[in-house]
Order: sequence, then C-alpha cells, then structure tokens
Amino acid sequence: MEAKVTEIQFVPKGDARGQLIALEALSEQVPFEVKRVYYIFDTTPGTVRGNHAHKNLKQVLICVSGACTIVSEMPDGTKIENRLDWPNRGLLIEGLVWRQMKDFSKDAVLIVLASEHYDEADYIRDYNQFKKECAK
Ligand code: T46
Repeated sequence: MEAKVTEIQFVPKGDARGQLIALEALSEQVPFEVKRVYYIFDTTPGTVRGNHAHKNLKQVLICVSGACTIVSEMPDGTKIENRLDWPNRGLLIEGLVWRQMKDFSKDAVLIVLASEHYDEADYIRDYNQFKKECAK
C-alpha cells in the first residue's frame, strides 16, 4: 500500500437548525470498510500522542470538537503538518506513515475511523524499525 496523507473536506448538510455531516464507508471520503471507531479526548496539556506507524491500516481522523495537529512523516522523510480544527475536515492516512498528534486544545475530541480491528502486531512503535521498513 502506498503511503499517503490526504486532507478531506466533508460537505455539511446545513440548514436553519445547524450542521450535520454524514460519513459512509466505501465512499470517496472513507474509502474502506470501517471496522473500528475510537476517540481521544481529555488530553493532558502539552501531550504528544502517536509516535508510531502502521503496517496495514487505513484511518480517517476527524477533530469533531476543538483542534489538534497531526504530524506525518512519509517514508522519504518528508514531514507534513495538518491542523484539524473544524468538524468538516478529515485526514486520511494510508500505508507506512509515522504519525504524531500534538497541540490538542482543551476541548479536543479526535475521532478515528479505522479499516481494521485493533491489532498491536500492526504497530511499528520503534522509530529505527520504521526507518528500516522505509528503506526496504
Ligand atoms: C493511531 C493514532 C491516531 C486499544 O485497546 N484499542 C484501540 O482500538 C486503540 C486505538 C488503542 N487501544 C489501547 C492500546 C493502548 O494500551 O489503548 C491504549 C492507548 O493506545 P495508543 O498509545 O496507541 O494511542 P495513541 O493515541 O498514541 O494512538 C492512537 C492509535 O493507537 C493509533 O492507531 O493511529 O491514535
């Protein structure tokens, strides 16, 4: 799977009552079957999460409240920063990407849609191992 980070815009179904965003599996916005949903909230100020890559996982990250920054390191060493600060924006991460989540606002709720069930064996948590995998 090619390593890729793509920012996705969702189209809200807004009317006089407010906004609604609907996401469907196997769509342009979520191009995989969703097997798991998790969310990160109540983060400690200044904390940095992540610091790992995945071997075989696709995910869409959405900050549905507040804001946080996702730093993605690609296999060629390029770093990309995406500030997620509005519920109509998501980040699709596919393939071998080292990711960090940081600069969480106090009210941040980061929801993640994942293509696979939780499997610790899919994680690369050692940065040197990540670089070795990238060199292959
Ligand atoms: C990712 C980023 C964006 C589970 O038991 N089930 C789960 O589905 C997940 C995601 C985690 N866990 C356990 C594993 C650890 O004992 O929850 C604990 C915290 O997980 P972790 O330290 O991996 O959390 P983050 O915030 O560093 O990373 C998470 C995801 O794990 C990861 O896949 O891409 O969010």
